[in-house]
Amino acid sequence: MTQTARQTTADNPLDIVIVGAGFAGLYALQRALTSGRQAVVIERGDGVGGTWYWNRYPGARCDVQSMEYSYSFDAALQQEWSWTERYAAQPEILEYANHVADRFHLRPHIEFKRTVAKMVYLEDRKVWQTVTSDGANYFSRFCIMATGCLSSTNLPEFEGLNTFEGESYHTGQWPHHPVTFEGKKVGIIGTGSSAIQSIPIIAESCEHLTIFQRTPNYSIPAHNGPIDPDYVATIKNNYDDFRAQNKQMFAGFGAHQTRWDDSVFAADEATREARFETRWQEGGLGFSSSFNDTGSNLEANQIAAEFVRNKIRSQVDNKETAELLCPDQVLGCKRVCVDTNYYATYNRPNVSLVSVKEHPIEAITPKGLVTGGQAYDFDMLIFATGFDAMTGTLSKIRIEGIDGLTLNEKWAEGPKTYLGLAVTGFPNLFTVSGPGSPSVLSNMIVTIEQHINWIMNCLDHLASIEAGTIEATMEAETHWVTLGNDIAAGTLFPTCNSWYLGANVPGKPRIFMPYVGGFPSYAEICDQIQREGYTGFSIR
Ligand code: FAD
Ligand code: N01
Repeated sequence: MTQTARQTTADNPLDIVIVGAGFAGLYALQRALTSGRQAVVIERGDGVGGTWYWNRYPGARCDVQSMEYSYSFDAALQQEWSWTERYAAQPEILEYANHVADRFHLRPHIEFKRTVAKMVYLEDRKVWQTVTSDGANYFSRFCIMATGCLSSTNLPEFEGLNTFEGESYHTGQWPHHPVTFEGKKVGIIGTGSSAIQSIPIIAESCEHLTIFQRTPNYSIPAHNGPIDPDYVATIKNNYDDFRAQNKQMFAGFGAHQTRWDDSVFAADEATREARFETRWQEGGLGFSSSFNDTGSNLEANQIAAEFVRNKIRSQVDNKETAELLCPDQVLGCKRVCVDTNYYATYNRPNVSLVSVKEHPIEAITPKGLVTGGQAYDFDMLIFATGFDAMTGTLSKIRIEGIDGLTLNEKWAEGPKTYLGLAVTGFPNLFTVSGPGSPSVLSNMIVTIEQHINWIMNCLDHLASIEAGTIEATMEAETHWVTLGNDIAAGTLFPTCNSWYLGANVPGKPRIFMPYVGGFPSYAEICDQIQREGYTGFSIR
């Protein structure tokens, strides 16, 4: 296949070039091959798994439960695979991705260690030319960008960044060799999900861990542990129903949990506390749906937020540290974290918290870093500073559409898509989990499958009517962007500096990027557009 891919020409193109071998790229390839299409995946890493290939930091695991954070497209696969924990850890999820690649014979169709640098739409041929940084060329009629929403790390441009003489790592590009913390003074910058997962584990073996926190986050306990075999059997006996129920959930998961649809204001204080406590004991992201208005009403939100703050105060012995750890932004406005022993870790004698809110990190030095005029020395610095989310990875590829317009030029003031799937001016190119789709606000495997199914149905339709190209109309794209912005403006999401808004990357346009109307309504809109003959698309 490698040979075939390299030998393609504009006159003899492949059907599809897929960029990325994470869960999206693997499923796109499986669907392409089973429908008899010629396809190749180009992946810059030397293995499959995407997120789970790159994020090997200690403690990395999913926060959507394992029985839900897995593919549903193959009944035998979902019966034969066994998860060991309620929330699977990174090595197990990576093993699963590798199992899928082998089980469906995908590996021969993946070109590893190749980075796509440029993609050009050859308008006269109706073909995309994909060029890698090592000079390989691929020609295809369609392109599927399975490049991931959280696949470009964000490393702030601290003064003196490269002068540090000790070990330094970014959580999102963790090395493949073992990293030991024994006897080391470790500094970690950031308190998002990656930091919150890794801090308790690093603290167990290092000499001292100093955490530099700019904004505290809300974190709910995972209550992780071995998966209950009875629960697994119940789900596996009825997996299709379980998947179908999850697709009716706002974020595409959580169907196993008790649901309530009442307002926090309808409950007296004792009822509220009992409800929040129930959710806290269940653990995980379901806490955010304790009542129906904590995501939309600021006062309701702050009642839930205060419950979490009180939990933090009850777990952290040092009162000053506890207050520093208490967030004051809207609960859920930055992604809520799910942890194991995070707050209790601050009771260890070898752990200290430094707030850099008032005094930003001034510089990285050969020995450590400086903040508030004080120098801190370390053997190891860990950057848990997140990602240039949703658009960052696409922006690193020069994608030239009709009339040579690049995607970066088109998105200079923020991403514009139709359904998060297609971009006007870029025919036959699809963005999986793109900005304008539920993507990062959902169980991403559910939304990845929905996108790939939609794209493959679309390709079947084009083939059936012998059409060559499909492109979103400007009118449909504009309408979709406006709709997305309007829905987001009616929520509490845009009220803080989150990566959902691009606020974590200096100079990035501030647009709420994911579609916040929920997975079920989004999927229904996509289905309807398909049923009605691709409304909002121009097919030629
Ligand atoms: P990715 O897994 O990011 O794969 C994209 C691939 O494209 C990568 O392998 C990358 O190397 C490759 N690529 C990118 N650019 C190029 C290029 N130019 N050339 C060649 N290759 C390229 N989501 C959930 O729903 N639940 C969770 O519990 C959850 N946990 C997460 C935990 C962590 C630590 C992180 C970082 C994210 C988590 N996510 C979670 C989100 C996660 O990203 C998705 O669930 C999912 O794995 C994304 O799959 P993907 O295939 O779309 O993208
Ligand atoms: O990144 P983040 P992440 N000086 O952006 C801080 C998924 N995920 O890798 O908030 C000082 O959340 C920054 O501070 P602030 C999940 O979707 C899931 O942790 O900008 N600090 C913040 O504290 C998640 O949301 C899991 O003020 C600086 C931190 O760095 C997404 O990936 C696990 C700074 C970055 O936090 C990203 O999570 C891991 C600076 N100059 C990831 N710049 C699960 O549990 C940044 N920070 C499933």
